[in-house]
Amino acid sequence: MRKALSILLTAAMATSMLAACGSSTPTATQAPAETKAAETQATTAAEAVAEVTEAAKDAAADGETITVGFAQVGHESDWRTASTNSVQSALSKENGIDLQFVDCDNDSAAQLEAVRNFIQQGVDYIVIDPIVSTGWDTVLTEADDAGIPVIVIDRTIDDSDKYVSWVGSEFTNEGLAAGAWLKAYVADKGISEVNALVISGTTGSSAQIGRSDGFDKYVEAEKWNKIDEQTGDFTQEGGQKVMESYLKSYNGQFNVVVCQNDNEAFGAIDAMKAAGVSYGVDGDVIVISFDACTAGLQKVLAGEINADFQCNPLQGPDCLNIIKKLEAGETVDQKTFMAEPWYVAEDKLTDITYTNNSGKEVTEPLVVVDQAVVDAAY
Ligand code: GYE
Repeated sequence: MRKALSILLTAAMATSMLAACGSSTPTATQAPAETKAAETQATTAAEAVAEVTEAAKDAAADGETITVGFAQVGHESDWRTASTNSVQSALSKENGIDLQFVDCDNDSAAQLEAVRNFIQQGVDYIVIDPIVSTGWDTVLTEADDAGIPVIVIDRTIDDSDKYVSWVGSEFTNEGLAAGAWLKAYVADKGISEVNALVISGTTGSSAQIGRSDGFDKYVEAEKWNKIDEQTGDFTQEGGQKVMESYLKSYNGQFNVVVCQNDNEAFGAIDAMKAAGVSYGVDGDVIVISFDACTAGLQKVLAGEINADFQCNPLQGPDCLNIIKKLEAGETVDQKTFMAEPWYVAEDKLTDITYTNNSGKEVTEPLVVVDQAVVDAAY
């Protein structure tokens, strides 16, 4: 839909979606073309109308703007902030895109509603980062019936194939790599017993499912003791709360904590610090994390996180590329995997070998974090 009227409609509906998603920052419609992502906030009705009028003028002037609705998971982590920034800067006005951004605040029902609103608006494309991996078939059928191509980024949709392309990470490999690294690390250190606590991500998200499945393969094969696994919902607060409760139940009984993202690790570390539990390269508890955002890698450099398995959130350019190809009538790859290194604090092991999720034996390097690595991170 590339007409001024559609922009008017779009902005009005996006404004109503703000309430639907109950979101705070950085929730907004991107319909007004000049509006910068980080600055957009819910506005008064009068402001919204003024912005919409401007947007309509812009759209009418160029006539060729592609409208894209993006239903983002939320704003729960550093990873998510980087993902939002990446998509917003790639799907920009300069690149011919009018992006409708909805922050769904980790609420699956709100996310379905956001997608339905995009369908009603008649956007040209819908981008979804699915909070959970199931429950999608009906709404994707509706998008399909309306002739709107859906692009999925980051997490996967596992109960529908009605989308044109997916770009993201192989989460099971991340979990397998964490297991392979821990196996090699404890062998090197002469640690004979693994008593692990897991702080998992949002239950039912493909990131949680894959990381748990991959690591559990090693728990089983190595006969490690996985004492408990509770969700911290990918947030720092969640990680801290779960660790505080673990410390009440299992203090002195564990020597490994697996946090399924960096923000959970920050919370878990704060809780261990407060309880006087030593952790990291010089401590009693080995800390494993995922994401490898800047703040996470700083903690690896400081020796507070032993190993951090990168998940790359910079999917905006791939997403733009997919849209451009579709616009040109070209075929697109069904799946695009992000390249992701594994980071460690100590200069001891150089690589890990494991059988990946495609059944292939791979040997992958372990990158020792230094300041240059931190400076280059997202
Ligand atoms: O690991 C976490 C975020 O879906 C891969 O979601 C993403 C995960 C990421 O909240 O930090």
